[in-house]
Amino acid sequence: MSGYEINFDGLVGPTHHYAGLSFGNEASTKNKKNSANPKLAALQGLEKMKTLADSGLKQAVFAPQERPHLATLRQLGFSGTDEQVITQAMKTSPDLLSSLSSASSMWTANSCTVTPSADSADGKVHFTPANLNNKFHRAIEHPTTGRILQAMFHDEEYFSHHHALPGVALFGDEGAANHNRLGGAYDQAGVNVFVYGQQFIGNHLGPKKYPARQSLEASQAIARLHGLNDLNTVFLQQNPDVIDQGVFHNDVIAVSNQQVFFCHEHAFVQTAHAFAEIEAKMAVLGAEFRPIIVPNSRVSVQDAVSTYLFNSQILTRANGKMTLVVPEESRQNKAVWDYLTEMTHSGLPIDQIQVFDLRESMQNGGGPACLRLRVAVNEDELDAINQHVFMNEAVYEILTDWVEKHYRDQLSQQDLADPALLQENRTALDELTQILKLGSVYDFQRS
Ligand code: SUG
Repeated sequence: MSGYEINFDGLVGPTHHYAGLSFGNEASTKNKKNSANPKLAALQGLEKMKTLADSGLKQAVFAPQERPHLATLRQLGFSGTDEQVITQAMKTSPDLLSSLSSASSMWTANSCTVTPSADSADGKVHFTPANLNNKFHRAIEHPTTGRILQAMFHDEEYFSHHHALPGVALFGDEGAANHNRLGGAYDQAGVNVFVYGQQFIGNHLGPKKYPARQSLEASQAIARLHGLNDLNTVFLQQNPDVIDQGVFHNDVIAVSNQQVFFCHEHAFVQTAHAFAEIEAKMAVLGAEFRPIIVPNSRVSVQDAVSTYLFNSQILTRANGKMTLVVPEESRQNKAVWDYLTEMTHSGLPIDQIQVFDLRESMQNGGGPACLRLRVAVNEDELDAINQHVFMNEAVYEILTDWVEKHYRDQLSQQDLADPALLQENRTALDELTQILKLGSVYDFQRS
């Protein structure tokens, strides 16, 4: 097999807390105002990165963002010293301060959409930061996300960076969480499957209770920007009924790797038709399509949402076989675990399950797949990436010490007003940019 898939995992930021900010994401709503442990959250994430790097996979670290975000608080009319801005914001609206303090950039599956050079007209890897327009606390991520992406993929010979799409519902974009790429080797041409929640022009079928966060119009714009074409794209609608049951991103109900598409029976609208299109387009590229569709009679949508079975990572091992990385919650559910155990003994490409405890992130609706951004590259592109972001034994030790030194082991909404927290975070992020050699990517470093 040629080419590589690199997983860029979001390092959980020091202000990780539970604020109930994401209507439609039931874990977020359920855990609102529970006390969080940012230190444990970051260590759980690092443990996953380290374990996967140790098993020979390419693993990298995606830096967190500066929170609370003083620039947005000032934009909203809070003024004075940084401390006064935070105190005023807390007095005016603790929920607003929570929004601007969320560590939500950890879920890097929503950071951007990335398509590999093998699929684009100009032969470059393309990145579009997601506007995350549906949620205020996430809509402020994309400018810094864009800068961090540029600091990691800086060589213009190989990498092309776009601006986020216009920040309105018509172009609501949630990034790679709604994009699956199917094919063979990672550096060979593949089929890009864009999954959308609703087509907004013409007011088409959509969910009734919860929002459709990804629009068809956004997915089409990204395909155009990235130089894809009709032969290597498929647009597939998410089933509105499952959005209303808490499937707020497609990666809560489907995941792909190479030729495998692992999904729930109720994930999509007109599945048979869309899968026939994927199969036909893959056949042109000489790749086989291997869907694994989990019947509702084995795993209900409710169980899929509560266990995050499909928010898993399918990783190809050196022998070509695949490992499914699931959260501990999947092991705790009998129906899900029975299904997985059976699947690994069925002669399918996935023959191994690996379980991680990611409870701190899970309680905000972020599982193993939410925490990572996949980037498929060839050998030259791999060499052109900022090498300091790759996970290895030494980087793991340094980042673990960094977390131990700077993170609190308890954080609730009330703690956000503590002016010391802002200083702690800035000191930590300053150090981190030096460890990962990112340059001045944060607003406080640039002002
Ligand atoms: O956007 N949760 C995130 C979870 C993102 C999961 N990502 C993927 N499925 N790829 C969201 O809903 C909750 C924050 C809070 O409530 O404190 C939050 O933003």
